[in-house]
Amino acid sequence: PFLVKLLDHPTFADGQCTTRFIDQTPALFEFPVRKNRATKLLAFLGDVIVNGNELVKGRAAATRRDPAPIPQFERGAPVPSGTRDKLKELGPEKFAQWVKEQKRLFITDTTFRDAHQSLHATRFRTHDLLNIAQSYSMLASDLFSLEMWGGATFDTSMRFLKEDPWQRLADIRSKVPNILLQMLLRASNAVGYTNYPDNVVQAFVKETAEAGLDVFRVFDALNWMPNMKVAMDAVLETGAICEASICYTGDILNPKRTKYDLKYYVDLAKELENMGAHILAIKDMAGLCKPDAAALLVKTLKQEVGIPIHFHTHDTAGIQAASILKAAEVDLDIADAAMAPMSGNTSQPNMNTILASLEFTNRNTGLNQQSLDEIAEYWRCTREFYTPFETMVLPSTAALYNHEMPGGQYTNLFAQAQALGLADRWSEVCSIYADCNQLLGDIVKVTPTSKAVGDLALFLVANNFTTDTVLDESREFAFPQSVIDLVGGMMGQPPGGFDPKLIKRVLQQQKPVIGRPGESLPPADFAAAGEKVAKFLGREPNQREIVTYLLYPKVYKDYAEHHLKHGDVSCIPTPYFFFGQVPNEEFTVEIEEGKTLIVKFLTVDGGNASGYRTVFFELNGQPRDASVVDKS
Ligand code: 3PY
Ligand code: ZN
Repeated sequence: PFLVKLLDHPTFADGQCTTRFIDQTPALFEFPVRKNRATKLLAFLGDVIVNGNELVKGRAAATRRDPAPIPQFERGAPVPSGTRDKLKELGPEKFAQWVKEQKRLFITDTTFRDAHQSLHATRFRTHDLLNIAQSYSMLASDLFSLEMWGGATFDTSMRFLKEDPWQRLADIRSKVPNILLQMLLRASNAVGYTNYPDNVVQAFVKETAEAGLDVFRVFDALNWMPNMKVAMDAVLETGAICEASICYTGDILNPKRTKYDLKYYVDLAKELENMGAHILAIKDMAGLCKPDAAALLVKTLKQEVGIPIHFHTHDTAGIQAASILKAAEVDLDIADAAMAPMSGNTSQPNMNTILASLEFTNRNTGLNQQSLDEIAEYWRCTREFYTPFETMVLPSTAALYNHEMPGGQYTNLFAQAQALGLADRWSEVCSIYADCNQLLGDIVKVTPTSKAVGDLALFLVANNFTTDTVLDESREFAFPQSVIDLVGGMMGQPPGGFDPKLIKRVLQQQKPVIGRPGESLPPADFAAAGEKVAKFLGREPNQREIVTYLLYPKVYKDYAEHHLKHGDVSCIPTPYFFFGQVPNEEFTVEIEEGKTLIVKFLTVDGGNASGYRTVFFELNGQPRDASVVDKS
C-alpha cells in the first residue's frame, strides 16, 4: 500500500520528489485499518491482562467472576403488551389521559440510569444492562418505563467505558420493544454541563427520538422557562412524550421558606402544561420533599393541572418511600423507584418493597412481585462487579434539609473533599455549601448549578474563607469557572436574579448574559463539524456522530479513536473488562449476526528486550496471540 500511495501522489507523479518528500508527507503512511474485529479485541484484552485497566487503578478489586443469574422465562413466548404499545395505539396526549384514568400506581425503574449514576458514578456497562433487558420485557411489562439514558450516561459511557451511548439505546430498544424507554434531558444543557446552541439541542432530540426513545424528562437547573421551551418544543415535534419537570427545592411545609412555596410550584406546573407538556414531573433531586410535603404538593397539583404527575426522588434522607406512599394516597400517577439492590441512600427508594406495600391497596402496581424479586437478584449479583466504584455509605442527617445537595452530588462532593484532605471537615463543607446557596440568592441546585455551588464551597473551605470573604472587596479571588458561568448568566436566570454586588465581584468588568444563553450562542455549523469528524473517523460521519461531536468534541474524538483501534469493547464481560481474564477463562461474543467468537486466554510470556509481551489466546479453538507493550 505504501508504494501505491507513493506512486499515486501528485508530487511524485510530477517528478518533483526528493528524499525529503517522504518525510514531509505523513499521509503516505496512513493506511486503512485492516485489522479485523477479533484482532482489535484481543489487543484490548491483552492490554488489560498485561497493564490493567486505568479505570480501576488504585481502587478496590471486585472478586465476582461468574455471570449474574438471569431469571427464567419462556424463550420465544409472545412479548406481553406494555406501555409502549399503548403509546403507539393512542399517541402522547391520549396516552397521558389513559395513564390518569388507571387506578394503579405506575412505576418507573431507574436502575439502568439514575441508580448507578447516584451509587457508582454511572459506571454500569451496556453488557450488564443488556443481559437483563429481555427479562424486563417478558416479566415486568407492567412498568411505566425504564429510565435508561441521559443525565451522565451519555458522557461517561464514551469517556470512561469506551462505549457508544447510541448503541446502548438501540440494543436495549431491540430487547425491550414493549416498555417505554425514558431519558433525562437537561434542557438547553442537553446531556452536558453547559448551554448548547439551540440547533444542537434540537438535532440531539430528533436523533434520540429516532433512535427509539419514548419519554423525555426535561428539566432546567434553575426552573427557568425560556430554557425549558427550546427543549420541550424539540421533543413535541418528534411525537415522543414530553415530560416537563419542576425541580423541587426548599420546603413547602416551612412557612419561612417563602421563595419556593406551593404557589411557586403550581405556577410553574401550569406554565409547563400550557407549553404542551404531556406529563408533569416533580424532580426532587436532593430528596427534600418530605412525606407531608409530597402529599400536599401532589394533591394540589392534581387539582390545578390536568396532566399526570410523575414523582422522582432520591432516598438520601432514608424516608423517601414514605413520600411516595403518601403521594400515592392522593392519586400520584407515576413514581420512580430502583430495584432493591440498587436502591436507597443517594439512589431512589426500593421498588420491590414499595410494590409489596401497595399490594392489598387500591394503588396496587400490577407488577409481579416474584418476577421483580428475581430481577432484583440479578442486580444484586451484578453490583458485585462494580466494587471498585462503590462509594462509602455517607449517612445523611437532618442537615440535608439545610444544604440541599442533590443525590448525584452528595457522595461525589465528599470524595472531592476527601481528595483535598477535607474529609474530616465534611460537616463544615456542608454548612458552607448552604451558605454559598444563600450567597447565590437561594437557587435550585441540580446539574450544572449544583456543581457551581459545590465548587465554591470547596474553594472556600480549602482556603479557610467564608461567604463573607467573597464579598470583601479588599481581596483578590480566582473564582471557579462554574461560578463565573452561573453568575454570568450562562446557565440561565434564577427567580429574582443574582445580587448585583456578587455579579460585580465574580465577573469584574465582564457583562453578564441577561437573556437566554442559547439565543446569544451562534448556531453550530454542522457542515464544518462534519469535516472535522470525517478527519478522525476516516469516512463521512452521519448526523448522529456530528451531534455527538458537537456535544462532546474531545470525549467523542477520544472514544472514536479507541473504537477504531479496538472495536466495540462493550461486549466484553465486566470482570474481564476491568480486571482482565485469568488463564483458561473464556467468554463468547456474537460479533455480528451468526458470527460468534469464543475467546480463551491461555498465558502471557515474560516479555522481550523491546518491552513487548505476547499474550496467548485461543480464538474459536485456534491459537492467536497479541503483542502488547508492557507499561510497567
Ligand atoms: C442529572 O442531571 O444527571 C441528574 O440526575 C440531575 O438530577
Ligand atoms: Zn435523580
